[in-house]
Amino acid sequence: MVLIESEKYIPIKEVFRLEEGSKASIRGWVYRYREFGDKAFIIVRDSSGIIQTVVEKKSDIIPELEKIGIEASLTLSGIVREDKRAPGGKEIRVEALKVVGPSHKFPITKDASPEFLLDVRHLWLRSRRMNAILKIRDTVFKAVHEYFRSQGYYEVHCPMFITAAVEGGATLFELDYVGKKRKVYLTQSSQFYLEALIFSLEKVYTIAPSFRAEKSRTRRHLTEFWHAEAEAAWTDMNDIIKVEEGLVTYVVKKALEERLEELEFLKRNIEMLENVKPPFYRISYDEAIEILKRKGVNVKWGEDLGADEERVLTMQFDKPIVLYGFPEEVKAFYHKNDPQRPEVTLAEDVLAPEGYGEIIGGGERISDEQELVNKILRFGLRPEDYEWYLDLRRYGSVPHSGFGLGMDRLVMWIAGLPHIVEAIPFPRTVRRVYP
Ligand code: NSS
Repeated sequence: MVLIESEKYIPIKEVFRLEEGSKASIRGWVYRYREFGDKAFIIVRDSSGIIQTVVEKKSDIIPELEKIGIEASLTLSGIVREDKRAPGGKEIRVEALKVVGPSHKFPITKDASPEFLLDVRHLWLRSRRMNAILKIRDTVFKAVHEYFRSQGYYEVHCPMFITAAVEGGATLFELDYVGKKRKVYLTQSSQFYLEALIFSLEKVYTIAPSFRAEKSRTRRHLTEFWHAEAEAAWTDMNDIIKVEEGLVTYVVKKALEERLEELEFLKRNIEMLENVKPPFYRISYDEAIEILKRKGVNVKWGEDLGADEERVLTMQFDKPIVLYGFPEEVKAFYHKNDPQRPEVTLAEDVLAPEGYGEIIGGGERISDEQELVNKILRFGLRPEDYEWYLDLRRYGSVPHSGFGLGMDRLVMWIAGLPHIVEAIPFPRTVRRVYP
């Protein structure tokens, strides 16, 4: 093995700041390789970027070149030269080169199908496309933490093993839990635990995986997704909508500030992101049904809106929409019904524009014990399964609201990706748990 003399090597991105004639040492992986006459052109990549390097095929370097294939790892040093034909306008004329890990017949070629790229996702993560997406994802996660903390929310952590459904039984993963004494499931949402925590901390948030046995194969469903959830005491639906707008706006602003290069590399329409400023459009469910009917969509009041309806709706607007006032039947049992109009709930979704659709689901919760018991029964559920949750209404209940934001959907929309599987390094879907 070569010595890992970290102080000697600089990130590739920094080479472009050096002057003509400077000496530079880099380390990375072979992105492209081609021989031309007595020269070899190696495009090298590292986490920061790519650069062209030129090697004279002299006798001492030839044995090293023989170990090189796409994705071989290497270290090299040489002189920086300006060259208009090289990507980024600079290249390195190599003086010394050492292959660290040889690579031959890298399985990913130009004509690889999307399905194959998922089979070799462990290798495809090295692509410039995934590198750009992962950097955007990093910024998105960081920004969500920053926003909540700036607003006085405490970060908390909730269990993944749970005993009662939050979002309905159809998408529960049941587990073979130790001893099998009782039914145990993977969590669909941390919401109920966050509701318990507000009685201590008032404003809480978490970013954690949620699991849903989604049978439908769509562009926006994973079976394991990252969920940013918040809950706040003493708030109603309108208060929590403001938090959602503030959060989405802040994250988009950060992505534009820190990741413009990556967004441009992905050919994202930047203007659409620059539009994201509060207030978002507020559209009632009733209005949405009218808009959809006018657009020729066959929907009736009382039906849930799926991806297709959301696509039609969000194509009409140039920034996110807050859709509120859903009929009782289409939203989970914990949502408070509107006292002025009991057939609808104080539930709301935030829909991303450009056809992306729902990224947030939230609203005001039922804070009265009897009202909650009645609704559990109306939904055909068993109050005894929600004992501890009902306790929260027995000891100093307060009005409160909260929401859940699908982080992978947020990344998908901000990066402008056609499918959610591109937004997460190792996607889990109904059909895929490998690699
Ligand atoms: O089902 S949600 O609409 N709402 C909840 O789970 C609430 N209990 C959250 C809360 O109030 N604390 O899901 C919230 C968001 C939804 O808007 C999507 O963006 C995302 O979670 N979500 C998903 N993303 C990817 N894949 C799947 N299957 C998925 N399901 C929901």
